Formats: sequence, structure tokens, C-alpha cells
Amino acid sequence: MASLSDMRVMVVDDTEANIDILLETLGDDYKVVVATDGELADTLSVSVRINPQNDAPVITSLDAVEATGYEYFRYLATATDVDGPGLAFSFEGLPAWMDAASDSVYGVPDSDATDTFFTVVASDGSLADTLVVTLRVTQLLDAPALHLSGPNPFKGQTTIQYELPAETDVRLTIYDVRGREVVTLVDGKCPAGYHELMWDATNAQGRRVATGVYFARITTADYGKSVKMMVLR
Ligand SMILES: [Ca+2]
Repeated sequence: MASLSDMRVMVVDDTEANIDILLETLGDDYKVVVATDGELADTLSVSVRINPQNDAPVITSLDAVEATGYEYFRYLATATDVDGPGLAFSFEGLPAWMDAASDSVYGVPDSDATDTFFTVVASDGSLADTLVVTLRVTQLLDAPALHLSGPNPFKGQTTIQYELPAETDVRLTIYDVRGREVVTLVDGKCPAGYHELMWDATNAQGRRVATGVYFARITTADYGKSVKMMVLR
């Protein structure tokens, strides 16, 4: 309940007075009785509802993360808001290799990717918190790069690219979803640089494989790397 010490009354003139009330207690109504002074008195009950103040969200996810070249990266944004749900995230200043979902950013840094930063914004609709995230990108210079440049999922054929920092023995094999070898496309010494080949969804016997998930895997003496593919009917 309000007490007189919570109020400050300033009489303007015979017909008007200002009453300031210090509102400290969150919650439901309470009533203030205003009386005019003099021989006679009048009273008025005033209902005051004190609504909780909206507090800004606070982002709780990391402000510094690391990614590695040609490896899948994901950053999940998290935040708290004492007023409850309804938070929405947005992301600003993303590098070209990164995409945004509702609460995360993801992507595979290419060989051009370098250290960068991006901004996370968490908003409750009226108030927002922002966080600048520092992203360190490590490029494994002696590791092979492998990715698909053709369609995926695909029906006819897709294009597999790999890049070697130095001449090395390479094996590039297609596996099915159970890890069984389907066909080996490359097996032997390969020069440094950029290579590209097609896979037409056939096995070692030249027969078309079943619809489903397959993996292209490149292995060298020190590294192995896979990409996932989907063959359609
Ligand atoms: Ca809020």
C-alpha cells in the first residue's frame, strides 16, 4: 500500500494540486485517497495499476568463436528476457559464406574466408540487445579442400571439386549411407591445385545407384574429408 511518505503533494491553486506518487511496488491496484483541505473535505479513490517495466533482452551466447576452412560452422544465438518469450534474433554484417536462420548462422568458410566479426541483435519487439561476435577462421593450408559445385540433390550427375596444396596421394571414393564403398573415382598421385570431376550416380560396375544419401570422401596421408550428397530418382 502507498503511504504518505510515498507521495509529494504540490498545491497549485484553490482548484488544482499535483500529487506525485513514488511507484516502487510491482503488482496490482492500490488506492490513493486525495482530500481537499479546509473546513470541508472531499475524497476520491484513485486506482493505480503498476505494470512491470519491460526489461531489455540480454544476449547470453559467446562473443568469440572459431571456424575452420571447409568445415561446417554454426553459431547458435541465445538470450534471456525476464519478461518472458517473444524474442527474435537478427544478424548483421555476415560474411558471404554465412547464412542466417531464425536463431543461428551457419555455413562453410571457403579458402578466401578470413577473421571477421558479425553482430547479433536480440529484440523483444521494443527493446534490443546487440553483441558483436568475433570470428576467427583457421585455414588448414596443408589440408585438401573438397566440395560439391554441381547440383545437390541431383538426378543426372554432380560435380565434385577438390583442391590440393601440394602433390600427394589421393583417394576419392563414394560411399553409401551405410558406409559401403560404391565406387572409387580417384586413386593415386595428384598434382597440387584445383581438380574437378563428375559423378553420374553409377557404381563401380557402371550401374545406376539407388535413390538416397551418399558421401564423397577424399583422403590423403594426413587428412580425410567428406561431403554429403542426395541422389534422386
Ligand atoms: Ca523484455
